[in-house]
Amino acid sequence: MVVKVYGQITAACPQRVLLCFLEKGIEFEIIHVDLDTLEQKKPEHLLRQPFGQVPAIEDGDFKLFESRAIARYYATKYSDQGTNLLGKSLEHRAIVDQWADVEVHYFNVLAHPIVMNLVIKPKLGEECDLNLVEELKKKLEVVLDVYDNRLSSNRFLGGDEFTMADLTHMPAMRYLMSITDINRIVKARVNMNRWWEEITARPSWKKLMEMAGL
Ligand SMILES: N[C@@H](CCC(=O)N[C@@H](CS)C(=O)NCC(=O)O)C(=O)O
Repeated sequence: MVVKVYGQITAACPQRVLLCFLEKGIEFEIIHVDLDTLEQKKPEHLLRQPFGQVPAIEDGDFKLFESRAIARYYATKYSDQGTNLLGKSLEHRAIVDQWADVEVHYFNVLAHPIVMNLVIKPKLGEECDLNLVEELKKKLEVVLDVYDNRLSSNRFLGGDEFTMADLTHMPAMRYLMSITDINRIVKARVNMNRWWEEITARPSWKKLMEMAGL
């Protein structure tokens, strides 16, 4: 069954789901929800995603929202198909989960407001809080030091193989890398830079970027 993904392909959270589908070889159809015209706030979309955001999926009668929950569900459902994103033993899986949780609780809490203030708000003509951004950037540097250290002895965040721990960072990392200062901060960290170059060379990422016209 082809999975319907409601979202906008240029937005980070739908990209998390699509990247998972591309790694797993899962067929999908994108149903465009236009963020510029606030289609995500319309009653028909609120039935799919009650917080008025994207993505949401429909797979036959099965419906789900929250990009990380969707990606985890399909990585589990199709664990033997395509890239194993979950980890191969209980312990490996716990380490993958650990770094995937780090993305939510340490990385995204900084990356999201930085991207909102430096990329999204300027596009919408809204005012940005540059003092806040400076504070967030300092905190981000500390987090990236932890990543750089982890990646000094591990090829990927979850260990020797590319997993959900890496995948889940990629959409917001792309936005961060488009910000000159942050690009410099990442490039100054040799191991993080090596990791970013490697994961963005994956066919799934290249395909996603091509589909999104990015
Ligand atoms: N935790 C949610 C966050 C969803 C989210 O922030 N989606 C953004 C696009 S990346 C969105 O819909 N933005 C438009 C809005 O908030 O109105 C998820 O991971 O699915």
